[in-house]
Amino acid sequence: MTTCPWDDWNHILKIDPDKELPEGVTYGDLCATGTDAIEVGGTMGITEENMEAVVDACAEHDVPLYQEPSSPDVVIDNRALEGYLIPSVFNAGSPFWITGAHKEWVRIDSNLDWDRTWTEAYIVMNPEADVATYTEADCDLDADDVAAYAQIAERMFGQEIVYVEYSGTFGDEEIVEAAGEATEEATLFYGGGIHDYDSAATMARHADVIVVGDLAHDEGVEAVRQTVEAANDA
Ligand code: 1GP
Repeated sequence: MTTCPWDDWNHILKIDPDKELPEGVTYGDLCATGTDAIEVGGTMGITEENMEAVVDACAEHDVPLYQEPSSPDVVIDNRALEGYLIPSVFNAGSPFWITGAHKEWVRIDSNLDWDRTWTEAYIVMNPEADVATYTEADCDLDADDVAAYAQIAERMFGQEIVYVEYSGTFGDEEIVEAAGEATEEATLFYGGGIHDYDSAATMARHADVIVVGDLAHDEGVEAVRQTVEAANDA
């Protein structure tokens, strides 16, 4: 496999353009937390306008910026972006979220910038999360199932990123550990419910990169900074 930017990452901050920041917190403050990259994305209420607003606000700060679009119609063309991380939900109930939306995007966008486009092989694990209902994901998976999904993502489908996604809730450590053991070359992302140093440290033991989302919107800068510290200590 080729060298990828995320080979050296420990921490990603995911900013949801549909959610507010806490009082007094700016996007610049979040960019300065020491996170390795910012992903701009969310599941509900995403528009080109709110995407552009967040990307523009982060653009002047020195942290790599990626868009994670939830559907083809919110992909923005902004040179401040290093690129696009495109989810494919391996345990989706509908093929639309595995390859269908992707096919539509490629069909309607004749100028797709392949050099800046990568995929993330998602395994969605929290049935309560919007992403799970939206994609009709089968979240009734045990550690062996998740390990097998991680393995097929890497070995059969050549995915460079496997993403165990517990969005909104803290995941099962054994399951993340199993995904970590199942992947060799792929980079394992973990996201969901990381809220302090200890929760970040727990998942950073098994995942290559931890993704922190809601904390930025709910708590702000100092809490995010602690998760960065844990990710770098692991
Ligand atoms: C969401 O994995 C990320 O896509 C992070 O999850 O918002 O629960 O931190 P949280």
